[in-house]
Amino acid sequence: PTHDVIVIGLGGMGSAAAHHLSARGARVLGLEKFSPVHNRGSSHGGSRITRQSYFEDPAYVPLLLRAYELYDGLERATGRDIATLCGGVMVGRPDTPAVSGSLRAARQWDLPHEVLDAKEIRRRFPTFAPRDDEVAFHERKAGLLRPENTVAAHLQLAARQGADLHFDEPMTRWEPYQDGVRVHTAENTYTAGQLVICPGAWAPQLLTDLGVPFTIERQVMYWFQPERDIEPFLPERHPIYIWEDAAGVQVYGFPAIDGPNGGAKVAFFRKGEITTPETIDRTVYDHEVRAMADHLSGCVPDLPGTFLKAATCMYSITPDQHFVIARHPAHPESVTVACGFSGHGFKFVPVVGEILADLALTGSTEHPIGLFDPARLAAPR
Ligand code: PYC
Repeated sequence: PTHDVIVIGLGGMGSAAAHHLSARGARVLGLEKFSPVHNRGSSHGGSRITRQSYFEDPAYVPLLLRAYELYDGLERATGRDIATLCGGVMVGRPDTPAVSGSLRAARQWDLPHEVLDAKEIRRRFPTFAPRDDEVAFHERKAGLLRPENTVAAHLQLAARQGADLHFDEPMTRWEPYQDGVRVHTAENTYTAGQLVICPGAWAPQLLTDLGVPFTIERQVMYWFQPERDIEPFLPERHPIYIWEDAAGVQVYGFPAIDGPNGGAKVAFFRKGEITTPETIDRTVYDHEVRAMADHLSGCVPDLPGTFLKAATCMYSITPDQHFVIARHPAHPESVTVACGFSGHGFKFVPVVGEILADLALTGSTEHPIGLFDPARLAAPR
């Protein structure tokens, strides 16, 4: 074989896998359709949320604790600015899943937190205008990650450790070959004992035989310059937030991390229409900007001062919004998959890289990944 492991896709998850595999001495080939740190998939936009008291399921918490350690190591190894732990709040009525689920995870794992009533939210975070019946779950260890710096750091380390990283070279097809796999691109054919597929929004095309019904959604990120003073929006004073209203609409946002004139980023969680990587509409329309500004005027009223810019990205959603990370059930000896991150996966990038290296090199992992077994989603035969 030309390599020990071939990694398909060098976005968030694939770049982390290439790093962890090459750090363990594997001969790694990474194949990426686009250029390094591109903005065509799901790992761009300047910021992603990180937090520990995971409302989606407390089973994610041990993975988050390990991800925090790995992000710290990544910053130290590369000198890149990756994590800003400015604190975070989940806001809503006490029974909304973002609030009650965070509390459940914090209690189960004994994670430091506070619950603030509406008056206390207004006092501590004057940019927020909660309704009287809303509360905030507050976690000091929450914050933001810089996705482009994360991908660049993993690629930098993988290259330094001897990984062959080929950009603008998409895989065209692969097949089982001898005891491993054979992978084709327009230019070349490669062979390896193991294949790791990190397809992002290309999962429906690249993993047809997984049996998981992925939905690809178009998402829009918006940057606004606040109406009056930017100071209260700076990361020294402003937390990340996920705010769920009584109708179940979730908006999430960040402090102003790009200096006094760079604005602050916000997005709706899962308000996007179904799309594909080939057909996604990258134009952001005035009516979309107006809908976001209107929504913000009810909860972060100073933020929608001046609209600065917007960008699109894609979510790959599974039916239960939990990830898929496993040996491929149809090719359990030689193929590992990581996909369906459902819009909340970036914070797990380094630990997913570690898990993928475990699975590809030893066939198993000590990390708790039972929740991510694709068998739970596969259509009955
Ligand atoms: O964890 O990034 C996140 C997130 C955003 C909205 C819901 N979860």
